[in-house]
Amino acid sequence: MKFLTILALISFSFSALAEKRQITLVNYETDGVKQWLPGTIIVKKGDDVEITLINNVPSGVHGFVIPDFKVRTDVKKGVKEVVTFKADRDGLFPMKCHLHPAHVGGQLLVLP
Ligand SMILES: [Cu+2]
Repeated sequence: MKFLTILALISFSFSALAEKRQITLVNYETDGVKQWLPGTIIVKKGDDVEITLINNVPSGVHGFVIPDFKVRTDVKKGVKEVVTFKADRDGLFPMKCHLHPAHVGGQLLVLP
């Protein structure tokens, strides 16, 4: 019985550590340079991450990928897109637009 109680407390502790992180990124363009902003986002390992992407730049469709978490979507001008993933490992991971190599990349920092 004592063992089960300890096990339940441990399970509760772990689930209490993971949080849902809701983040909004906006595609920004100046002098022909595009970038998703904020360019760096920070979450904790175990978090359920939801990113809303807003693209209002005149040049049309832009992509958003975080290859290490298999996140990939195209974002049309004026149409919000939402991606979700579990940050199941810590580290620094690139975020970029897969449609335009010149689109300035960002980074995802997952804290341990
Ligand atoms: Cu782009």
